Amino acid sequence: MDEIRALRDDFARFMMPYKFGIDEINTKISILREEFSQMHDYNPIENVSSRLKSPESIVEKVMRKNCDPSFDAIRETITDIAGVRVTCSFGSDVYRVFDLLTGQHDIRLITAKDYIARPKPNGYKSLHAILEIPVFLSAGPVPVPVEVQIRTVAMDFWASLEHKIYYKYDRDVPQELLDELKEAAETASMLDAKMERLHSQIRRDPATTDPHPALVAANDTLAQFREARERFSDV
Ligand code: 0O2
Repeated sequence: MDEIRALRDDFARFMMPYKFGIDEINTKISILREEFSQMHDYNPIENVSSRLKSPESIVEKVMRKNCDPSFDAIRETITDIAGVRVTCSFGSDVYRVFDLLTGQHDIRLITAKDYIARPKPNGYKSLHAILEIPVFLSAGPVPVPVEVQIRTVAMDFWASLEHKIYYKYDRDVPQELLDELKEAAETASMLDAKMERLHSQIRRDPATTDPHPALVAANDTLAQFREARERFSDV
């Protein structure tokens, strides 16, 4: 019993810096978000969520990666224990948020994977970065890796639906559904491209006082998209 309690305490101690790493990144993102809203009257960030990897998911990854089951080896190998997901309205904002975060001097970019420039074969799109951030504990600073996933609302909508379908079918998704998902990913990409075009058109024409027709069209498209997202929310 004492051994189990000791193991539980060791695990809680192991996880603690990751939680603080998430807190640090979340603070940076809310500062950017607030500053943008105040100074530029525009907010590139739609939503931010974060999670600590579950013990089951850590164990699954340790086995899949053939990693030694020691805390030191896990710390070295599994870099997505702390995860933050940022959704942006527009594709250009994804890269802007990435640049603003990685440009901060206390953040070290460990790796970046651009699944927007090179989507996964199933259609998955997102920009992933492992960022290392120092967390100041009583014993001194500890560098903590945090996986930050940045994507548009449309990419995020697609990814969460795909994730649900994947688990609903226990990873054995019928080909027909996979084809439909691929098609939906292409539709989402087209929507992103259209929204981006409308967005830059509006920004090139800031003198209008009436709502610009492009803005009205963009808002309608966004409203339809949000409605579709609501409809799929219980799938
Ligand atoms: P969770 O619950 O989000 O933690 P890995 O596949 O993890 O061995 P790597 O290099 O760590 O390899 O992963 P990568 O490619 O950077 O992506 C890992 C995370 O991205 C996943 O985390 C998902 O959150 C997301 N992701 C990657 N590919 C897909 C995809 O095809 N569909 C969806 N919906 N999400 C994807 P986890 O650990 O799987 O899960």
